[in-house]
Amino acid sequence: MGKNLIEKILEAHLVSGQIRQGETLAVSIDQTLMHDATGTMAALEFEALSIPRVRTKLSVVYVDHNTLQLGFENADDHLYLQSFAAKYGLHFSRPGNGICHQVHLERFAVPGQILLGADSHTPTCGGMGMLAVGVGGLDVALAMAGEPFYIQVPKVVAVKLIGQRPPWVSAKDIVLEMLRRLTVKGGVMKAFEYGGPGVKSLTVPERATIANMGAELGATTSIFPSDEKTLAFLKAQRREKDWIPLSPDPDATYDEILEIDLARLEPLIAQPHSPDRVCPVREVEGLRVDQIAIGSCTNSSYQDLMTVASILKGRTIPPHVSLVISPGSRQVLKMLALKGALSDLLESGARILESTCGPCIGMGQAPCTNGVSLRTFNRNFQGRSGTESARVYLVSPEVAAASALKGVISDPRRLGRPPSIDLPEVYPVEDNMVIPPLSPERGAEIETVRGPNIKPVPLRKSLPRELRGRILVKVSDNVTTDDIIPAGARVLPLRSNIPAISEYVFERLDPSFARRAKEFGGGFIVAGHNYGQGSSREHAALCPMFLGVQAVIAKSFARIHLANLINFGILPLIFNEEGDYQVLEQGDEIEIDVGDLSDKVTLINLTKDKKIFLIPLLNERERILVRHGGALPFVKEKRF
Ligand code: MIC
Ligand code: SF4
Repeated sequence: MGKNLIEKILEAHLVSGQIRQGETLAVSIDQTLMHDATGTMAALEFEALSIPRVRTKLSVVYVDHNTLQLGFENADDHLYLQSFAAKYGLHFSRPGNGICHQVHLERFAVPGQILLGADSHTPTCGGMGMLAVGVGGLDVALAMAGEPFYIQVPKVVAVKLIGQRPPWVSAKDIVLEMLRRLTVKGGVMKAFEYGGPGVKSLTVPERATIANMGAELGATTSIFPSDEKTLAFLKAQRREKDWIPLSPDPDATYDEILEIDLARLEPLIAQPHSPDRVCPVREVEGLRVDQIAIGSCTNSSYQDLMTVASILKGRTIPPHVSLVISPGSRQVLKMLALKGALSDLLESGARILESTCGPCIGMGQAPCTNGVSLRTFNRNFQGRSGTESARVYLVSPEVAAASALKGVISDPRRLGRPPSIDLPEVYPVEDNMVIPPLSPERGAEIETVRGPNIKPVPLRKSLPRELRGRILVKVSDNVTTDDIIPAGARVLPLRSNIPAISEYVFERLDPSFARRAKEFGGGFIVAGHNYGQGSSREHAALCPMFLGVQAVIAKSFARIHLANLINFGILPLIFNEEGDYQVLEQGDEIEIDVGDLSDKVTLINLTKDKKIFLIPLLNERERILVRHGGALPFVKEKRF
């Protein structure tokens, strides 16, 4: 029987298990990436394994998130990561070199390989035909240690792109259409494999935009074939030797098929405060905007920013608009400069930021009170911008540029003919801001440098048979990891210090959570559907674990967060009967007999004198992990 792309790559990396939907496989990992927001924990976890050097083909650590450096903490983290990379054999992408996913696509992604990244947007490299999966830091640490990665085989959905894209419809609109149709939970435990004649019309950076925002659908990954467009991109990056052709077999089968007629698309926009609140731009046209932010790992390629520059050329943005642009990489920025497009942007009034995540993660550029901010980014969760009252909309670079000119949300189709951007035959390749690994001998002599804010990873003790305590909080559907542990300029510098950052757990939804958790000596979290959607930050599990959370009882979980809970020894439980969500209230005293975790467990609500059943979301291996307090203590002792 013919194989699809996902099956082909999984098969080539299979360590154990059977490639059948829903089964858990062990696969070998070729490459890993992490960054300064997830990387310090991943690095500390790797160090705890006492392994002299990474065992992957390639591992990279990027400094791209925490670059504001309001105090010593971020700079200390950068130094630690640089010394870590030198000691253990990783590439180190220096601050300012670019956003991890953009740089990885340009310089390291290889079709047919598997990339594991400590960031939810790792699937960006699926635009290059790579099987790229976002995970928590500990999974990356384990992969760097040479452990296989355990992946639940997702449902593979063929997304057939047909028809011709009309002018002004961009790759972003294709993925916004996916979100409009499927919502933020529509991709959970699924992988999207793009195909059909429409694929040929998409460049690698455009494919990367689509693969990138598969994360917002909750998908395990998104992938494109590797074809002549992939070869052209790799050639232009002087990496043609990394190219292999890769496509599904003609008789490949899929679990689902979805078709998007590109000819029927129009410019789209995601409204506050969720990436799936999508409607046509024309429906919200005319709304006055205060800020336009262009950049992020979704839309900061040379092609994106040249498009913006061409639209803005020779015009000035209105006085009430703040336009900020963060190029995805130094390579992109340099090309804009060489082409004269940087001056077009500057002359239009744009403020040029570093090649980092910046405003996307609330690292500066928080909008004004009640501000309307139009962003080419991927997430518009409430408060993520740094301003609770701001209304953030997600759009394509074309819509952003058209709206920047008018000062109101604008459909770019009013601008007449769209600019036509030629991609360069050769990019100005220069890797002098990526420090390559040292030899093992020289690496062994290096000492890692830990500043005073870098604290050891806390560990959990083994799981008792009976859990008892209070429900510390009850939350509804689609709670994000940003809700569980916020990012932003204030909190991100504490990522290396779990005791300090734990004070911020649920800060937005329930500011007294941390205090109560400490007062009651831990307890439980009750949640609705898709709990923990969004970012991969393992702090959303690690910090509740530090505060004594023993189990999370939810209607359903997002994939990465579920894995993170298990990795840190927090028991993930779902309701046997969804309606039982009503039986549990914040403050209730409950008791759970977890038994051997292989079957339903009983919860007794002591406050209400009610009994319900819950299902542990664990396979056999995960049961062992949770019982031992998580993956780190377990793998350290090499028990399996
Ligand atoms: C994000 O976009 O939320 C982040 C910051 O890149 C995260 C990683 C993190 O929180 O450290 C992600 O997407 O995984
Ligand atoms: Fe950075 Fe934003 Fe991309 Fe996360 S989503 S990696 S914060 S640019």
